[in-house]
Amino acid sequence: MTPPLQFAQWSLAMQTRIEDVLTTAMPAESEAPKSLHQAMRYAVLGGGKRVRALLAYAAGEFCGATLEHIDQSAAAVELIHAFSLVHDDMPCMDNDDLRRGKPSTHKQFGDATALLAGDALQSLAFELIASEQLLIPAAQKVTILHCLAFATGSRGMAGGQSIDLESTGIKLTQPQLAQMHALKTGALMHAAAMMGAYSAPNKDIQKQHAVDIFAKAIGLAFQVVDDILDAEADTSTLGKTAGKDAEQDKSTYVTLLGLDTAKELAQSLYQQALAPLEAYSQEADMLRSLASFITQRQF
Ligand code: GRG
Repeated sequence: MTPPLQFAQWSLAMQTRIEDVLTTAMPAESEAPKSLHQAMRYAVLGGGKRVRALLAYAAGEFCGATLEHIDQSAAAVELIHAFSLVHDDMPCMDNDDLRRGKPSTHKQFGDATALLAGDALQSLAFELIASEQLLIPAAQKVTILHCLAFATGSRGMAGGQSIDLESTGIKLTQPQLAQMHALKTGALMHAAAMMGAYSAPNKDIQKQHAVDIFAKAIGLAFQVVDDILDAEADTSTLGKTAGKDAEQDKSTYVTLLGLDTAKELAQSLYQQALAPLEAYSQEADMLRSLASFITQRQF
């Protein structure tokens, strides 16, 4: 399905914007230690759909924040995401040589530098939000920092990855699979949207609640679609190795439910994401279109 033109223009503008914010935020390749800074920029720039940044911008604007209020949060969540991909690709984790259509960071720079680059990207994410450049009240910054830290840690993404590692070769039930993905993928997606929402100058509890429900559903939908694409798409389209889940004997929505039911589940989660936005008209259009993009994506 072709997304509406307005969304296509908006998402392109936001993807260009986040690329600029990230390019400026990261140390230059010429700054010592050069190999570390080169690896950080390699891992972050010039690739990726930037779905998490789009979530931050769409939810933030919906709640009344300006783009300038959202920039640092959108960049921070993309830095954490890039960090997780660098570590995830390493031999001790998922062991993948290809990411975003190019050699994984550890293949390009070696394991030790990749490990450090991931660590430094994580620190930079928090530094950006705490920085004086972000002109929002300190109390809002603390809320945003807490949200990102929680989503990244052992009760969020790192915890989800741990469950994933422990459950390789084990058949999970659907609730167990949902719990693993809610942490591994969903927590950061949810945080992205909430950080955008928390960036608004005036707190609108109802809108924040709508974003909360929306983001939980769409975070899980993203992962269901990821499982479908891993089974159906090819490596060159995905820019990462296709068919890894089956190769590594992982429980996925496709192995658990079959392709057709997994597709129905993605559609049902899409509808669940839209439900809390029903009370809102045009102001929620980008969130609705983003939900459609996430569930219809081909890579
Ligand atoms: C984060 C504390 C901490 C440790 C690392 C390695 C790890 C723990 C977590 C890995 C989490 C992970 C890799 C989840 C997969 C999420 C996922 C579906 C990635 C693909 O996201 P896309 O399609 O990628 O948005 P692009 O390239 O478009 O940005």
